[in-house]
Amino acid sequence: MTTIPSEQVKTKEILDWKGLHLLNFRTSSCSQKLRIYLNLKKISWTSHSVNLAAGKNYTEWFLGINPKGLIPVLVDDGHVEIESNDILMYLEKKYPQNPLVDESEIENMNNLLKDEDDLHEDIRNIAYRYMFGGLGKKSSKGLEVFKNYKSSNSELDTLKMKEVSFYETYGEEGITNESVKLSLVRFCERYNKFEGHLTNQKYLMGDKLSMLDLAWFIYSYRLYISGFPFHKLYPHVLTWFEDLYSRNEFYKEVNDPLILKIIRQYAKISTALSGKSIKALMPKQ
Ligand SMILES: N[C@@H](CCC(=O)N[C@@H](CS)C(=O)NCC(=O)O)C(=O)O
Repeated sequence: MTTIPSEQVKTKEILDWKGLHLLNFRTSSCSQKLRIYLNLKKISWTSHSVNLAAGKNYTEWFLGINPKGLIPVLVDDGHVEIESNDILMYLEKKYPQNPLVDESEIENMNNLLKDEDDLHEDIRNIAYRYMFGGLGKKSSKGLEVFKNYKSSNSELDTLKMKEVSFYETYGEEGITNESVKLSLVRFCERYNKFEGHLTNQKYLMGDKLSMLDLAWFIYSYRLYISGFPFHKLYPHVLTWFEDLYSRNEFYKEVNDPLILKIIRQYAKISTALSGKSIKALMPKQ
């Protein structure tokens, strides 16, 4: 996990913001995870939209906050956090009422959330192919600005190269079948485990809702609308997912704008016709 000390933030004005602020975007999965958390905890906060589709995360203003060019970012009275799972843990400490992680489970939760974060590129592979239908490529000018930006933190400048490389490859080759297949293998490994847990408990960590449910709800939503065969392979996971999806705190954050729903229908039909649907690329069980 990476952090940025306030003195390295170049966009100084945000350090004067009062109260809790979240830089986020409607369709960003990590932003959705945090907004669900804030809904459940009934915490009031101020939203700042960073339009990823318009490349606003590559502006000097935003890179001066998070040189990795990623949202969400939390700003709390001058304290800045740039990783969604760190933000969850930070908020949980600050707002301990109705806990979503038990004291005794903090270390375990950190490890489980790290595992979830490690699959971020995998959920991106799924989303870019099946939800956005190959759209969302970065302009070469935007990528150049991002690549050449120098922050006050060389570790973050190095880490951002992973983002640059993902978007350069995506621009050249799109998402390949090989990448999708590998991502599906990783998801199946996790869901095989979850299916076992959910056979005799209501939530991923027992009978109480936890942060892990929020984190995996977001991934599961993306997989669900992309045609991942939960009903056939993971019926208990599907019941767990549908229960959360029916709750307004969850549903209202993932409900996509109409244009995305149309794009996804197009992606569904074209991938099915070309033998590239999720079902066609699933590992043999
Ligand atoms: N590990 C980071 C991942 C953040 C991330 O990848 N955010 C995506 C949105 S969900 C983003 O900002 N992407 C930039 C882009 O699409 O250009 C976290 O958990 O906060």
